[in-house]
Amino acid sequence: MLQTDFPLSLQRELNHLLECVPRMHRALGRNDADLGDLPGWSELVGRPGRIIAHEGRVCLVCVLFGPSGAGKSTLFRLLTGIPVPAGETRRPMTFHPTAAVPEPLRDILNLAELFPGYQLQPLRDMDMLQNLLLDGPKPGKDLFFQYYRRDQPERLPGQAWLVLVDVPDFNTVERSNRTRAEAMLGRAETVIFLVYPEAYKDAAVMEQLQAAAGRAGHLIYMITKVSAPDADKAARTIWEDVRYHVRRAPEFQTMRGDGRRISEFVEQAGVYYARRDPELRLEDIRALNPDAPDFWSLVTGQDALEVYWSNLLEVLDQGLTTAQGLAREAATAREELRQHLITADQRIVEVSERIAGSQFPAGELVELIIDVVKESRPGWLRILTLPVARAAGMLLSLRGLFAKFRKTERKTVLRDRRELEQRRLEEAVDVLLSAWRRDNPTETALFSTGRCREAARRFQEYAPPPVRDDWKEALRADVRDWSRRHPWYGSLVGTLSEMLVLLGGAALVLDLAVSGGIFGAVGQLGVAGAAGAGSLGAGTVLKMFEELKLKDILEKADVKWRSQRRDELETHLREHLARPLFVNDWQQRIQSLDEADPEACLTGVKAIRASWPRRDAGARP
Ligand SMILES: Nc1nc2c(ncn2[C@@H]2O[C@H](COP(=O)(O)OP(=O)(O)OP(=O)(O)O)[C@@H](O)[C@H]2O)c(=O)[nH]1
Ligand SMILES: [Mg+2]
Repeated sequence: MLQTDFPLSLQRELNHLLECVPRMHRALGRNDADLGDLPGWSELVGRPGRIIAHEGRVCLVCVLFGPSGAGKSTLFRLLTGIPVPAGETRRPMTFHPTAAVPEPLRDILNLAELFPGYQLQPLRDMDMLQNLLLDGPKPGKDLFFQYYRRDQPERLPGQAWLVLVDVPDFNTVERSNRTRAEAMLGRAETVIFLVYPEAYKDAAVMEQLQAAAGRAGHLIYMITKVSAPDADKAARTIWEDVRYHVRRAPEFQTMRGDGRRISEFVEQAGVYYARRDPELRLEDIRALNPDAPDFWSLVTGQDALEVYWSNLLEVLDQGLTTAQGLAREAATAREELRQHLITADQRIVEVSERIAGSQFPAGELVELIIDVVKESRPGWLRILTLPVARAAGMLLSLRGLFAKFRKTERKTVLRDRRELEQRRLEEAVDVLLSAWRRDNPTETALFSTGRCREAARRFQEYAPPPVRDDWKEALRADVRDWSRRHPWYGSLVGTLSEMLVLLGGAALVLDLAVSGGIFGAVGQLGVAGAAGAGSLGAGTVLKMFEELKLKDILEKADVKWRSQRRDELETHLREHLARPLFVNDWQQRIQSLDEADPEACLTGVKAIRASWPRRDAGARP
């Protein structure tokens, strides 16, 4: 059995895909106008929308095509019971296309939508079909229709709703209607191409066959009026001859919309034949190939559905693969952008860390210590002194350090923080821009020289961010603890004040840069690092703090300062450099890729393929 409960869910998936693909396409920065170039896209847009289902059955359009006298109207009568004129009295017999529509679809089917370009006329009187004058000088514009009860008394009811259309032979009626007839062929799920022995090889008939095979979803080739008694043999001879012709004729070597060659498509047709007999019956229609399905089943039954779904899948397959490819591409692009954002931000963290670690606000730290000591050691403690010898020794070495610092290092290591940072940030922008350009060689437009220069210029308009006091606050408890553990050190407040003056007050910072620049390969960060790397200023200040037993506090302050200042500089660089230059753009792209939901698209394609109606192997012999 075929699973026929499917169309709704499948339709939903397909509709979702139809929304998803253009979104992904756009999110990948492509033009909507190029959607049509995606392999299989037009089929995906055009075909699923045409799936019409009612009461769990799909509606199949079957078109009868072929030369005058081949028996289209006779077969139409047989399959639908609508007594359209047919017979040998005159040729052509039928002048207007006629559609038979299952009665239950009366209020379901929009015939104007199903057959665009035609003027629909209810077929009230059979003579209407033979009257060429009815629709004036342009026969073929009218499409007559009548509803029919589809039950064939002696047959199982069909599994599909069969809309059958008898298309007159426009070669004999009016060639100018060819385009309309061909549109009808493209709309049909199945085309039954009827021929008879005397006419099958006429150039006009071959031309019709080529047109039919170029557009039909499925082709049935039916040879009528075959002479008895060797009808089987005669039909086989005709079919062999048709194949022979089709394989060689150049016009049959062109490709169909779905990428198949027309000649191959013809060769895959189901071939049926019927003996010449004025009284055509269904059982007289035989398959040339003994394994082929019964004609009735192939037109409206189980086999019709199987053929229909497998053909449709074949038509849509390329579109599905395209959608899948696009979804994978979108997911990869999004992942890459995310990764690039992380890498780009990592660069900001690195340079911020370097700037923060290349200076130390020693003055501010000393000021803090003085404040805390003053407030936490009541006045009477300040008169406490160290044992004389120790105090004298310590003061002596401190004096020596002060003198050294004053004489040799003061000028080279003390800087105004804002000025220093401003300069370092300028340098950092150059370093960042060239790193980003190097990291993202494909983003030439985004990182063009002009944009980079402009971004750098705008960035310099912003002053370095203010320094929050948090890093100092975190140290207060430690300083208080220090003064509790060494109460007599409180008496050194005067010395500390001297040190503060020496360091230029709170406004100046120690410039810890050693040779090679702060963005060079050697990255000795912080006071201890700089001292270790040979910065005399850093070394001397470190020693001063050591003398005062404040080394731990200095080191802790250094760490706190560096991480806080790094954060502040990071934010500054992110907000005023990275964001306007590329982060906004990338985030927007990521967002639209996200909204296009490539994962849902992939799941959708999988679901469509998995739930596609296919023959259940177990249910058939
Ligand atoms: N379909 C069909 N008709 C046959 C067969 N043998 C004889 N006929 C007769 O062939 C004639 C076919 O005529 P129509 O059905 O009017 O042919 P048509 O294809 O509709 O022709 P136009 O309307 O002129 O395009 C009828 O008289 C049939 O009875 C056969 O095997 N199959
Ligand atoms: Mg006819």
